[in-house]
Amino acid sequence: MNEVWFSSWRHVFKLDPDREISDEQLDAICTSGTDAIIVGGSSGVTFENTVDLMARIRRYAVDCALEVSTLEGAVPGFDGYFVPLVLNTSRAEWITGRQTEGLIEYGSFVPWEETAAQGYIILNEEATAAKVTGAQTELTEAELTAHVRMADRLMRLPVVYLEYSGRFGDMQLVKRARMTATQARVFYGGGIDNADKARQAAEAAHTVVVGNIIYSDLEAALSTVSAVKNV
Ligand code: 1GP
Repeated sequence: MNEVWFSSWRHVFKLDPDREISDEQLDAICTSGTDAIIVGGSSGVTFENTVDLMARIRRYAVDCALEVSTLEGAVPGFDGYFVPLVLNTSRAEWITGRQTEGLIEYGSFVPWEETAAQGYIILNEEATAAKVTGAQTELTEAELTAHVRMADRLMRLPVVYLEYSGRFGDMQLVKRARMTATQARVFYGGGIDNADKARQAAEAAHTVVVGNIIYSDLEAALSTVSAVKNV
C-alpha cells in the first residue's frame, strides 16, 4: 500500500460543520486518541461553518482533513484534503463534473501532496449522499468488486470509501472490498454506534469512520476508539 499522509489512520471521527458541538464535546473527541478528524457533510456546508469548525479543531494536535464536497466549503488550512468521486452513480456531475468545476476555480491552489481522491461507493439508499447523487445502492458482490477494481486498479485512487452513512453495513461486503483492493485504503463509515460494531468494522476495513453517534451519544462514540485500536 502506498505511504501517504493517511496511511496509518485506523480510526477517524467525522464532524459535520452544519451541526452544533460544544467545546467540551469537541475536546473529548480531539483528545480521544482517534487518528484524525475529517470535516465533512452532505448538506448545509458553507465557508463560514467550515472555517469555524477548523479553527476550533486546530487547537488540538490531532490530524484534521477536509472532505471537499462543495465549492463554497473549500477552505485552506487543513492538514489534508479528500475529494470524493461517487463511483456508483450514472450522474456524471458527481463522478468528475463538480470536481472539474472546482479545479477550474481553485486548481492552482490545491496542495497536491496532501490531497487525495476518494472513490465513494454509497450503499445505503436512505443516506442523504445517496439521494443527492442518485447512487445505485443495491450492488451484488460482483458489482461491488467491479467498482473496487475500477477505483483501485484502473483509476488508481488512493481511497475506496464504502459509505453506509446512517446504517451499519454488510461487513462481508466490506471485507470483500478490502481483499480486492491492492493499493487503495478501504474506508468504512456508517451506523457505528457502539464498540462492538466499531470492532467488526475494524476487522473488515483499513480505516473506520464514526460520525452521527458523536452527536447523540458521546460516550458511545468515544468507546469506538479503543475498540478499533485493539483489533
Ligand atoms: C458518514 O461515513 C460517515 O459520512 C459515518 O457514518 O454518521 O453513520 O457514523 P455515520
